[in-house]
Amino acid sequence: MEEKWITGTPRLWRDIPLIIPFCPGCQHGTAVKALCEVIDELGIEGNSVLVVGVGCYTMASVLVNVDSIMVAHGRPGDVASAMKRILGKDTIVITWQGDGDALAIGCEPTIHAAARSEKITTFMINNGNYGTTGGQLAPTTVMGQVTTTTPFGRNQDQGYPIQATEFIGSLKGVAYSARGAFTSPANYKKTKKYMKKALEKQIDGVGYSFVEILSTCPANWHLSPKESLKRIEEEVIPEFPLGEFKDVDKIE
Ligand SMILES: Cc1ncc(C[n+]2csc(CCOP(=O)(O)OP(=O)(O)O)c2C)c(N)n1
Ligand code: SF4
Ligand SMILES: [Mg+2]
Repeated sequence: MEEKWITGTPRLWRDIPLIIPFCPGCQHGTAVKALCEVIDELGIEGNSVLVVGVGCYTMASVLVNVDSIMVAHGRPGDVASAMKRILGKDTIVITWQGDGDALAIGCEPTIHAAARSEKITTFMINNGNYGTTGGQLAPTTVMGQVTTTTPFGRNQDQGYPIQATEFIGSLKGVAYSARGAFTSPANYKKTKKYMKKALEKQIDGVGYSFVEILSTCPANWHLSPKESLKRIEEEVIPEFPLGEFKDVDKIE
């Protein structure tokens, strides 16, 4: 029988020690792995630029072996828009952001890049809080969730979570929007498919594309890695359903 690798370190993963490593069970590393694989499978490593915001995921800027730039917290949408317009259609511009980065301080850059139909792709990691700064409420914190700024659980006084994928998908300038998770091998495969499709929309020059990825934060959720995956299935997915929300080949 022919032997085939089904897992392992992706070719584009730079094997270097991290200044700020991910906590055990954090899926930022899983997301980076998926990104490396998708860029590799599309053969776009030589003409891709990663525009990375500020958060625990910032380490993606050194881990993925493509050109990258780390920008001010919340500004990837603006910087990526400018880079795409300057570098032209053959450069694949990808933003790599957290839910705090893309939807709180960076809400305006994200939504307006989508509305302008910038030919860029945003991957947003939703872990339901500001992981880096100690687990404060984010625009994605679900109702009842305990964070350091909602010690009794999020209630109506703190408002409601933002379903970015559905909202962004409703904008005319958007070619593709989808939400995935890495709670099982099947979901990993599906999420990779979404990531690939989003990049293909950019390669084909259709319009803005957006993929939200549900991710664990065991450190701030005070759960084990296994419990964190269960929490995504039981508490996060009901609020943030998985799937494709927009997929068009032409914006008209
Ligand atoms: C302009 C600015 N404001 C605030 C901060 C502090 N800060 C650093 S990371 C962060 C939140 C990160 O949250 P998120 O984007 O969800 O990433 P995560 O760490 O959860 O992956 C904040 C508020 C900053 N670095 N710069
Ligand atoms: S604080 Fe949370 S998001 Fe940040 S590395 Fe640790 S588990 Fe991951
Ligand atoms: Mg976050």
